Amino acid sequence: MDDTITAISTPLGEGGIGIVRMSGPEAISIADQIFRPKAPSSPNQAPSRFTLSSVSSHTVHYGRILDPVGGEEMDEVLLVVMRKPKTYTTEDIAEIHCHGGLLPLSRVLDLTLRCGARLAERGEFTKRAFLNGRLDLSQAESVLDIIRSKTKEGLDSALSIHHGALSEEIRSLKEKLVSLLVLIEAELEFPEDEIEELQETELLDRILELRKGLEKMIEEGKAGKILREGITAVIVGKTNVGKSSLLNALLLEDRAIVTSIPGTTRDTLEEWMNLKGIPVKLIDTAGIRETQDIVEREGVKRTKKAIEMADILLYLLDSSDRLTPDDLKIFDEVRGKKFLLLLNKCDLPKDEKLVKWLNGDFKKITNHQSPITNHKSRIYEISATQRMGLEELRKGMLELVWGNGVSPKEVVVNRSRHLDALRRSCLALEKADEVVRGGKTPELIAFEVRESLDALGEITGETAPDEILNRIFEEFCVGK
Ligand SMILES: Nc1nc2c(ncn2[C@@H]2O[C@H](COP(=O)(O)OP(=O)(O)OP(=O)(O)O)[C@@H](O)[C@H]2O)c(=O)[nH]1
Ligand SMILES: [Mg+2]
Repeated sequence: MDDTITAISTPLGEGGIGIVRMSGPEAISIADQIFRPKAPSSPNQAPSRFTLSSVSSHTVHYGRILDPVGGEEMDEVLLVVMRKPKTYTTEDIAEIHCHGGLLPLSRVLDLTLRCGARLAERGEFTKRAFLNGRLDLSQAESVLDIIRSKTKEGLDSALSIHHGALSEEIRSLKEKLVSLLVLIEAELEFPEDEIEELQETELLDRILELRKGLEKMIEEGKAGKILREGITAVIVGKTNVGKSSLLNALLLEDRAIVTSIPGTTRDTLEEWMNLKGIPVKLIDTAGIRETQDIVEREGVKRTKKAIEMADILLYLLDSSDRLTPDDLKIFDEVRGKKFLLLLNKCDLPKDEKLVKWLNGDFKKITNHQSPITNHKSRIYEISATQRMGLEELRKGMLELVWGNGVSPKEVVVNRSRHLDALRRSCLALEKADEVVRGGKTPELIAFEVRESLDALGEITGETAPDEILNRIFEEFCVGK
């Protein structure tokens, strides 16, 4: 990269410090034009002939940023000089640590632009780290996951990808694919021969082993996506069953308004909670009922939308109240999806008719659950206001989303992009398997194995087309 980029790398707003970062061949000389070290302590001391170009790498310097034309002071700063190649981008980097306010930062940024730097594009610092070979694509993506991780477990997984855990797994798979290719290409030298039986078995064994490895990673990837992106859990039920009370109880704070008046919640309300390491977006909804009130009707519409988007549903009944047509109507919306049935207000005596329904119709229906839920609905007795049964409920939610999933630390595949590439790689091997069994020519086998290799290369970036790269780095903010 032959130009020098600059950007404010800290969030815009008030803070203790804010950083303007430059990277590229001119980074240090531009800093030199605008930086003056702290004035000598004694007036008799001669002004030092200090230049940043002569200081050692990875050193911090205290001074001021001055406009080279006119000498106006912009801010009092610390300036960090880092020379290539041991830097984030592998290029020369100068970081100016200013006071964290919009004005000092934007004025210093402006000066760097006037002195010849160019405003960085989104994610361009990390993109340079990738293009210069310091990070592969999966490691570059993980930078964003580290910044955005919502739970400790998500952060653990992102850090392990950043340190190269995914790259390592991909590298080892690729090595095996390459040696497979070598074996096939040896055959290509004698094209008139068909692959001998012994070799056919060996080829099939190797292909099978590789497919197993890929399939395991694909399984892990599903868990990884949940860890990174989280899931949406929507609380539904008729009015006054205690949905907002449950949201508050799970969040351990009085977030939603709770009253004894049915129809209190008018709009959906969402808040993140940490479910044993899984980020869960918890959505409280307006209770569903037939109503003439236009505001409430809009609320009910939004509830239905939230149900559609939900990964899991928490279906609430008031255990002290009789079952109503509203309850049954909502049950109809819920039953095809992953849901838990919660009997709230279990601190009060139970309504007998409700118990009958649970033991009768409900049991019948849920025992014939559709295969997508693949889950025997358990009934959770809770009291939102008395905070009873919540730990059991949390466990139930976890089971529903995570199953007997792997430990988060082992998860190194966490994006749809990775999953998609792994699936294509696996598919190519399935085809290779068919080709071998069909007794086809080695060229055709080699073609499929190469397809499989290319798909893996997309994960680490060697074979990722430009538009994929652009899409990935556009997700970043300017300055990262
Ligand atoms: N005894 C008892 N009362 C509860 C419990 N949970 C909620 N309540 C009460 O039930 C009433 C309704 O609670 P909300 O949480 O507002 O119910 P909601 O389902 O959000 O109601 P809408 O927003 O109107 O749909 C309030 O008076 C709560 O105090 C519980 O576990 N036990
Ligand atoms: Mg409510």
